[in-house]
Amino acid sequence: MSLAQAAIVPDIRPVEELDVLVVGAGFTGLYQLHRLRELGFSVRLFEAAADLGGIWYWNCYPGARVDTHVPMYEFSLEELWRDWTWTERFPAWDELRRYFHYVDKKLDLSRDIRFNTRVEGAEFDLERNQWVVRAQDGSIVRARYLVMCTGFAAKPYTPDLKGLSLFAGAKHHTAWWPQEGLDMAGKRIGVIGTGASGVQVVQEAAAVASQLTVFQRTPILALAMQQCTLDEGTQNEMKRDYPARYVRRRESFGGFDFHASGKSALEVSPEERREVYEAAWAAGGFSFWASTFYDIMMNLEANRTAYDFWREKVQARLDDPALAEKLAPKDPPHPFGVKRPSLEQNYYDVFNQNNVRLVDLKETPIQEITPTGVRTGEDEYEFDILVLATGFDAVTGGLTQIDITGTQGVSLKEHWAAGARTHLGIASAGFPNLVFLYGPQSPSGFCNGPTCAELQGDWVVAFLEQMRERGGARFEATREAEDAWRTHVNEVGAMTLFPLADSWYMGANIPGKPREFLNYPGGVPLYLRMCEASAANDYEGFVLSVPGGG
Ligand code: NA7
Repeated sequence: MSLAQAAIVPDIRPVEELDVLVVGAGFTGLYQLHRLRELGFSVRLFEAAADLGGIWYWNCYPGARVDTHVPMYEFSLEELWRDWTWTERFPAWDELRRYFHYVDKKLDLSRDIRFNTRVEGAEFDLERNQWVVRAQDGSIVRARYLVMCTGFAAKPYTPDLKGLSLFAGAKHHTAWWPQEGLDMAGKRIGVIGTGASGVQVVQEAAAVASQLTVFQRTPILALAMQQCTLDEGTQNEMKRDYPARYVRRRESFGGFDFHASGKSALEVSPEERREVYEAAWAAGGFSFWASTFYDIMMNLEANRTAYDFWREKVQARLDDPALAEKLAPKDPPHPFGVKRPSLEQNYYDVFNQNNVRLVDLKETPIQEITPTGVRTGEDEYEFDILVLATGFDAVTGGLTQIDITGTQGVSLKEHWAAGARTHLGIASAGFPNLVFLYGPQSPSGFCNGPTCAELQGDWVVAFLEQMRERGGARFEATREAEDAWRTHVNEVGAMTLFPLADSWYMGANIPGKPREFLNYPGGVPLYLRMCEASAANDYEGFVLSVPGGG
């Protein structure tokens, strides 16, 4: 019996019927719940975790913090920012959780959220034009529209390392960190992975561990965060500009309040170039990545100027030249910025400490995990705690791990087996009345959570409102629209340097995953224009039909 049939057969439990089921209580899902509920839709939100926060619920390892600055990393609704004060420019996970609770209280969201409710499967009921959604606890709901807001990092990735299950000490992926915390003081700690999560956990562990060993496969090109504390007075001053800064997100490639100049890095004098780089470095955060010259991400020669500047900054902080060469090599491991750079505060400095060592996995790969530690080709290392900072099956993984079956009996996982297929990065053919936000072929990982939640989210809300006005219409992306969007994504992407790195942006961090642009590479402004053009053309790329009306 199919899931849809099972739900039709009289059950002991009444099946709740909704206009919209939202999945995921991070920025994106909460925004959908708030806006749709305001518009009078009957909405519920299902969340696998025990609390709000999405990524900030799961990523509670020491040092976990956001790499987008305040006030870009919060909702732009004045009723929310007016009374909220951050303590840091780049807030940590626990402050972000407090923010989510504040938002919850202000908008009264939790009354429509079911926590500890992991969605396991969904099947489209063609007769009633509804999604029949099954949660892990066996409960079933029916919803006219299914809005997936599972984020870009809902499926952690653990490499298949020989012997991993045998390790007898504490072993944690950064995204499955114990909610009650873990005392690292005086412990021998091994960290595998040097992406954003690895950098953050290394900074904290180095301060307290008796011995910290960092296993690096590819050096991260980390940028100066330039963290600072914020007080209420400063922030009240800053708030005068908030409305204007939020408007600027629409004109910024990454949805920030800044963007690159129209100049090439190669057309200016070395002195001017250096001035621009120094200013961006001092500004901190992603400024050095996204606010210098327009061709950094498109031209190798221009890119190299940014890499060389970055290397000089990093090398100056390291005492040991051999170590400096491993962390910031003369020849770039890949062009600058085509892997997510990550922000650091004292990442490079900790390698000058006696209790911190680096193992270069390119020279000595891991052979196996033993009950007591890690064995490489050359050495054996013993640990009390092993941290797997090994990333995520990003962007698509969170969606394809749910058994979503469309009208042709094909799952979303099967539909995307050879690569993501979407229209506008929002919907797929064969999956009517289903939208996903912050998902594949949308700005997603090239943007930031709150910005996308609102800018893409507003489009989706308007779309669903339209469908309701048309009598609860059914919508479905066409295959032609999927083909066209994929072609567009690839054409724009081919103009960039992103394909030159094995990054999660390209799906290349997961063995066997198709190598492709998982994020929309044309930037937020162009993306919004494409979405608006579809809407203006009666939602071009979608087939709309009214139940009973054909
Ligand atoms: P990332 O950025 O995907 O980093 C994962 C790290 O783990 C990276 O350094 C990988 O090396 C390393 N890795 C993965 N598999 C292995 C194996 N088998 N052996 C050794 N090292 C391995 O994940 P994060 O959680 O740090 O960050 C994800 C995003 O979250 C980040 O970009 C921000 O947007 C926030 P590699 O580079 O592949 O050689």
